[in-house]
Amino acid sequence: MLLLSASLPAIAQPAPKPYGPISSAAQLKWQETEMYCLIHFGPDTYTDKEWGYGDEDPQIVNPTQFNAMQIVGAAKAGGFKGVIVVAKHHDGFCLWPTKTTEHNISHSPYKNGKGDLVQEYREACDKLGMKLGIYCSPWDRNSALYGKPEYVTDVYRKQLEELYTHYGPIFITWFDGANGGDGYYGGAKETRKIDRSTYYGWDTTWAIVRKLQPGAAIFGDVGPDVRWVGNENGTAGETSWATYTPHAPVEGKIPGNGFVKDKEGIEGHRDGKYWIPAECDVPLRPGWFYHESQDGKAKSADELMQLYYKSVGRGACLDLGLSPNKLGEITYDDASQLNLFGLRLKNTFSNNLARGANLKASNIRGDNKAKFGPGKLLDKDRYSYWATDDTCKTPQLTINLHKAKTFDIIRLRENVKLGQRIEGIAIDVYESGQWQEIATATSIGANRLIKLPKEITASMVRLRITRSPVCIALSDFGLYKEFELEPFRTIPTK
Ligand code: FUL
Repeated sequence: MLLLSASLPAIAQPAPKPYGPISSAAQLKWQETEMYCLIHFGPDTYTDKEWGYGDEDPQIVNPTQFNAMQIVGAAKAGGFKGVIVVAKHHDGFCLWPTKTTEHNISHSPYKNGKGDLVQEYREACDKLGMKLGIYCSPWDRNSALYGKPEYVTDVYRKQLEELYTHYGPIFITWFDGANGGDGYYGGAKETRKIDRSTYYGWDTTWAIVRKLQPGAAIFGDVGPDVRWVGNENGTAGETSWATYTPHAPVEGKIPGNGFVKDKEGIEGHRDGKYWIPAECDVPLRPGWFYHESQDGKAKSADELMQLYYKSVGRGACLDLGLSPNKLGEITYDDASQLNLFGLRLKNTFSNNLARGANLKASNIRGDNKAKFGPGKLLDKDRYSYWATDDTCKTPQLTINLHKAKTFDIIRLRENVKLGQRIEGIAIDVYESGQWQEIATATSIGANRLIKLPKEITASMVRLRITRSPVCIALSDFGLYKEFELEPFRTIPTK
């Protein structure tokens, strides 16, 4: 017996205890999605506005070539794994035949009033293996009831119930805090102010999601599952914690969407009470809705790549706005940029140059190489991990690539099932007989990409964990070379 236990000390070593708040199953699924698109289409597409007043005639909405397969397909070609449909924007026009208001697609000429755009997106997502999310604007500039409690109980929450009942499964429900005050409001044409802290009764509203779509993550300025990053540039902070405590701008009040110290969303809080990682939203074109004057102004594949490093590469998800035009399609130029971006991303990350390397860790938890060894860094499992003993918080790892390799991207991931642990790392390469530091980073979390200012060629690389309050649980180490498109592969813009 003694002999047996002496030869198997490692088996007894339990996994590290989680550190701080941890994610729910819905949050993990959301995190793995990494990139999705937010599709704005409605009366604004025809009026050249970003925020419709609410008095738009449903007759103007007539996307004669509407093609959900083309729209969702363009997102898919860009490497995105889902789409969030703006089922209702601030103008109150519903893209599905709702029972809650007359202001909906059934009063448009589209398919002679028999159309249902949300359903068409649902079907396209199913055919293309893409996830579907829903944004139904809380602010409604068409509803006569807006501002009264009945709007929330009899209109808004009923709309959410319809959407979650008929178009699931939904991977994310999106709530924003925009409210400009003035609107049509059933003809009253006035300014209506609501108490952003209490009006929507967020706890009760979120409970509808939990009941009808338990697998969905809830996005909002205050989470509760995914937080707004506090800007619409598509970038998270260089340091970005998945943990966060929303604070109201007014001391003593309950924070709500549109009523939060939103700049705190950029970095989150190291000592945050909740696990609420960030989503970075940004439109592909200058505006969220289609405007002819913005044709040809889509972000280039190169710009999208930079956004990817600063969002997904900082542990957030990227939510890119797409704007179908009046015909109901993504323009050729927009689709081309998405396509090029998708190609670039796929080719960049398909080849981890560290694969096959010899990994030497300064410490392995309980000496149990099979369970906690650094080999786990090179499998494709985000949740298998290299762990150290509880007492070892700043281990090192030497990566022998066997021969010189050229890279300009370093990828690190923690097993976030055990919380966000690491606070600082450094990377060195062995050059001219000594180790030279080439990069440092702070937060790691679900994903950290370090884009080096120039290519590095080396055969020996070293990772140093420089700061961590507890032992580490690192799941991934990758070295990549950004893929550059050959000029002949570039699709000409129109
Ligand atoms: C904001 C809205 O006010 C914008 O119009 C857009 O929909 C953006 C994605 O969210 O809150």
